[in-house]
Amino acid sequence: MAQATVTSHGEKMKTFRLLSGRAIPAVGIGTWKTGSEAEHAVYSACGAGYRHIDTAAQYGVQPEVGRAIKRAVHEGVERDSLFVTSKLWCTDLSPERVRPAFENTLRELQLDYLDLFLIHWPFRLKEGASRPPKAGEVMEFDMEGVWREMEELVKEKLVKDIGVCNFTIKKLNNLLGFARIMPSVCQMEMHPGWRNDKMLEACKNNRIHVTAYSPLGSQGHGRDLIHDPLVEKIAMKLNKSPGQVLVRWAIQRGTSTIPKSTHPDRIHENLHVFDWDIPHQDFQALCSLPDQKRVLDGEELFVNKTDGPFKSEADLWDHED
Ligand code: NDP
Ligand code: 1BO
Repeated sequence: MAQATVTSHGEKMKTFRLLSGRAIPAVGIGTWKTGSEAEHAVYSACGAGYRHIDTAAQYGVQPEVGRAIKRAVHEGVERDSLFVTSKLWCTDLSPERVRPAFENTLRELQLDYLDLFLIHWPFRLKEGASRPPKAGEVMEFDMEGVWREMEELVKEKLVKDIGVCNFTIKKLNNLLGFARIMPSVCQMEMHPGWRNDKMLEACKNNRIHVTAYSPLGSQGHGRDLIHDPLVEKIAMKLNKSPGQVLVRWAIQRGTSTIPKSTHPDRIHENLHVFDWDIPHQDFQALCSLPDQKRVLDGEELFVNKTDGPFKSEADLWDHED
């Protein structure tokens, strides 16, 4: 369900309602690979009107993100108006490591609560695991035990909502079988080059909100959707940029999305997607892009072709693609 709110800049910012009743702003700033520019990017984003920030312990930029938030709050942005997400990394995917990892995230971000805490990937890695992992470096994952600890954080009001990333329908059903607090959000790769329709449908059926990551195709190492002829053609027709068309496409599918940029002009551009829409026919054309393929298949991180436990990309995704 969507609703409209107004940011401090008078710009209309759509939000989506979570199962918990809280609102998640439709567009957030991504922080993966922002490196030394993270503080500037997040601070610029807050200035541009963003109120949703996506980060993770694994990105190594939480101290910079925390400083940016602190500066923005100091200059008048209310903490309560911000939606801050972080994620539990794979080496912390055991019940006894959830709380210390979470506390470290709060410390790095200089916050006293998080809005959303997600399981980053549903695979437990040994500390210092190689890429690709050696035998024994992908360990058994006690999903129920980890989720119970995350539920405790909600009960103690240290985090408002909890959720998952990079799940399959099989893993989601497993989680739903024992969850006492439902996952509010499932974050996954989604863009016209990887629609991930089946997971979107599964989440909708369970009223779990979806956040689309890598909405621009994760430029650089990913799929160059910014220069895709269809995206360019629609952008030209609508007098928008290709980036805006891709962000708008995600929102029109009912997902929030978290484009990453460290450039103030693009940060600004990616947020200006609320007072126009992609006409039905063009939207459908974007929903029909051929060569559907993930950019982030997880293979380098989690597949060991000889020793397993995951011997192929298909194993990671439970053979659902
Ligand atoms: P995106 O799809 O957001 O693409 C980012 C790239 O696009 C950067 O190279 C950026 O360059 C460029 N870019 C940004 N805006 C524009 C624009 N308007 N026009 C042209 N180019 C543009 O990729 P990400 O993979 O970073 O995904 C976004 C976020 O999603 C991540 O930062 C992270 O927060 C989250 N994520 C979560 C994952 C998970 O496992 N849960 C996995 C992957 C991502 P520049 O900075 O130079 O502008
Ligand atoms: C390996 C981390 C992917 C970005 O969330």
